[in-house]
Amino acid sequence: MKSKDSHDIPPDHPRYESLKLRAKVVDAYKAGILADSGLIAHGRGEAFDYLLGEKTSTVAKKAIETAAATLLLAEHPVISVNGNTAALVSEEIVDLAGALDAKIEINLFYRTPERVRAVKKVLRDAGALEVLGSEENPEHIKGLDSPRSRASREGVYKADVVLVPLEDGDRAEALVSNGKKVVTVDLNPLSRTAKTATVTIVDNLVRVIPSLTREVERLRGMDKSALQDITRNFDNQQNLKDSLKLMIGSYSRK
Ligand code: PTJ
Repeated sequence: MKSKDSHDIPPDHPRYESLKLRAKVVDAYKAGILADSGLIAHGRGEAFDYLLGEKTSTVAKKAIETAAATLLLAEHPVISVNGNTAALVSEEIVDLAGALDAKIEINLFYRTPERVRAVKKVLRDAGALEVLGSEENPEHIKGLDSPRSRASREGVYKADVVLVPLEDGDRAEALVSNGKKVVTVDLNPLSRTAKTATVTIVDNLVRVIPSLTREVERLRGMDKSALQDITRNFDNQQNLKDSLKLMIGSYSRK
């Protein structure tokens, strides 16, 4: 049975947008794209998003600007895609990769050949011409157990900046200790990933990826030193504290 989708959730339902996303992840789980734990991760994200008022804060906007500058300064930017990302924003990821001339690479925490195939198909159907991450003999990122350590030679292995939405803390940590800059999107400002990444955007992936593409387009004409100024003036730990403050203050906000 197909779960409720945008056709049978009444558009005037107060939780319409949220229910539409739920239907999307449930369908993606049934199609073998999303891991069962991906549903739990989504639910956790929903709770944090509720505290943010389900909108992009000015604090997150600052992180998005910095993420765009960091990705524009990269020589080999790579976007790492897991099940939740493929389920929610595959077309938007393809647009962002196009704007940055970045590679797209699949990396799954709960990796099976079937899920890799399913995620690859979603990305191909969304317009990706090249999808890395299913090579027979990949390189490996030091400090991680297989299969999360997998890194495509032309992708994450070579990358200087990796966008890793909804990542597990271990991998973000290993990528950073292998000398890479990590940009992440995580609604939980207290997660290990959030604390470890170079730039953490505390906001919902579905709002972030289109905004990030727009920001990349806006900053594209800037010279290198102006982009470097943006990254230098950003303090990730402070940005996380500010996001947490917003969440804690949510009860007294209108
Ligand atoms: O597809 P796989 O096999 O790679 O598995 C992916 C999951 C997400 C299951 C795996 O990486 C995992 O277990 O992640 P965690 O440790 O549960 O972390 C997920 C984080 O993403 C949590 O901190 C959530 O709050 C956050 N999150 C969930 N949905 C969103 C989100 N952040 C931004 N946007 C969302 N839509």
